[in-house]
Amino acid sequence: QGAMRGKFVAVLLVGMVMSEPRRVILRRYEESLQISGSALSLVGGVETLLLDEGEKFDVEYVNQLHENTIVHAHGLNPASYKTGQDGFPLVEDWLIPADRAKHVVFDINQTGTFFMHSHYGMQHAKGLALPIIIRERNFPSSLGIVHGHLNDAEDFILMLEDWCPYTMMRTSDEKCSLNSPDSALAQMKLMWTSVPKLIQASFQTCEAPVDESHVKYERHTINRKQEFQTEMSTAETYARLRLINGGSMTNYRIHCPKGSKIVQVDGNWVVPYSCDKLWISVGQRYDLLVQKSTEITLLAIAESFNRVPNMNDVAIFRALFANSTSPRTSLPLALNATGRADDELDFRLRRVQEAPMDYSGAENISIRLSGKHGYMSINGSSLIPPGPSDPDFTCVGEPRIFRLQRGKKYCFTLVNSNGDSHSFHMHGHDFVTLETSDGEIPYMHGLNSPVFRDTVLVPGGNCARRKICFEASNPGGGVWPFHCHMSFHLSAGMLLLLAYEDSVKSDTNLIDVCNHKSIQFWNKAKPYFAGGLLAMIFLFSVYLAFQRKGERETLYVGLNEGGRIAKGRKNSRHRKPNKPHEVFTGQKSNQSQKSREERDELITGHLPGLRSMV
Ligand SMILES: [Cu+2]
Repeated sequence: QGAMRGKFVAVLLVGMVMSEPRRVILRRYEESLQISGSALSLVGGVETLLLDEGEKFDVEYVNQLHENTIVHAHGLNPASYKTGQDGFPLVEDWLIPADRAKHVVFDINQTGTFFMHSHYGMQHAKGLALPIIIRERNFPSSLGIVHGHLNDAEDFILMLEDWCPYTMMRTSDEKCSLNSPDSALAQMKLMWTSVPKLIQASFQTCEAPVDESHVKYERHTINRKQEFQTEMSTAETYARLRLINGGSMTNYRIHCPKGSKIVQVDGNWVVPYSCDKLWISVGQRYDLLVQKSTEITLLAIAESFNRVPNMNDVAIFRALFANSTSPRTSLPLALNATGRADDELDFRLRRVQEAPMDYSGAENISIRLSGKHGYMSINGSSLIPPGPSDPDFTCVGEPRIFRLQRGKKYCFTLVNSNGDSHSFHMHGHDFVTLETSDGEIPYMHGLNSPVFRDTVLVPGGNCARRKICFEASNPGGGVWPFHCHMSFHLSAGMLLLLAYEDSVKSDTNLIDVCNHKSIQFWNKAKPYFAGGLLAMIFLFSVYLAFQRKGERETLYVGLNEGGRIAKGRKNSRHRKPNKPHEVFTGQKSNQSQKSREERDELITGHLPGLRSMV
């Protein structure tokens, strides 16, 4: 009986140890921000949050950044969001406060390659990112011969990043225009004084394509090194290379190892497809499978459109056997321009799992992407998420919130007026691309279905068009961001919130982002109502006095609902509090039946604040 009890205690202890959250430390390290901790695993020599299929996401974030933060698990679709599982700063209480810890738990029913990164201000651009791997227990049998190869494969991680030594002190230089992302963002916001003109100028144009080479990085890295070298074991015959574009602004041209096959994109199985070269845009992932040889080499070159890339634009990955004595592949001496990033490969890849796919009854929505001089918008309006320097949302124009009905299908036609390419990421959902500027993509059904992704490249220039479709099928409902994943474009307002109708009905605060400040203030003032009221009257009279003096403290110039210019720190003063946003609901369009001109009409029709101006 004693032995039995001993066994029971042992099982209980193991159970307690097993159920402990993985503790990760968010900290400043040398010239960057980092995620580290003993709960992490080394995969191919790279620190990773390694989970097994069916395991919960159960992480305790310890914030040693000395400022607030929040961490998003990119590509994971939690079925609950109510206490901030998605890691997006919609509600102030969801933040991980400075010098405190926060426990985040949710179920995962996905496998593959993901990463976590800060979703607060420019922290991701300073390096706050870490790979996540969810290992399969079984592989789909429909993968054919590759099924066996995956069982006999060693894992490697290749996280691509664009890197500047971040310090508060440095100013921008030729080599590295972004080594102080905060001041770069502040500079950008100063240009916002002419936003209304820019909306008019950029909203209905079709700019020529440009790349992001005006954003200069000191170097581009794989696993934080320009030349990353790791050891292969002789135990497995194959290598599974897990590519993550964890950079903040750069799309990469990948030169795949000889004989490699793409097996997953964004955590979704694809019919194995031979890879010679591929584009990976910001936030995307690709898993490649390749038979081990003396050396596995992969090159990544930063997108270079109008220029010849130099040695700082290239990063190399090498995997070698421990006793290898053969000469190693070195960085190439000369590089050709990569040309523009494109998404052609997406349309050749096919999903493995057979699932019915019919979006013929979907609601079609036009989404125009535009922007200039550091101002970025969706349908002419901007929503800037909070960060350490400004804990509130900043709103310019309307609309920014799109309401979803549970179980309904939606198709967003993204039209890029902008010369920049954008890498659009949807939280909480995966989607398919069904149409490009050239029309419908001739996918076949069944096994030849288009692949699901969570991040898609929208090429820059010439009003490139992509129609993406998804089902509002997140079992937890909720509010999910849809945004450009390029750090500066997001911070310049290229963000839309997708809100399930039934979730926001029960909690309107969730989407009242533009009145966030007043709600917070009211909640805090409630117990001291009388005092609070007096303070407000006092503040208002001070405000009036300042107004009379003609002093301005203008962060941006926005538009109010009448289309007139509204100046101020926030446009919440121009709106009634707690008024739910009614957005897009009155207008529907059917892309296949309407001409481009008609579509443009519909787009402007969505914008009550703009109609009188354009
Ligand atoms: Cu963008």
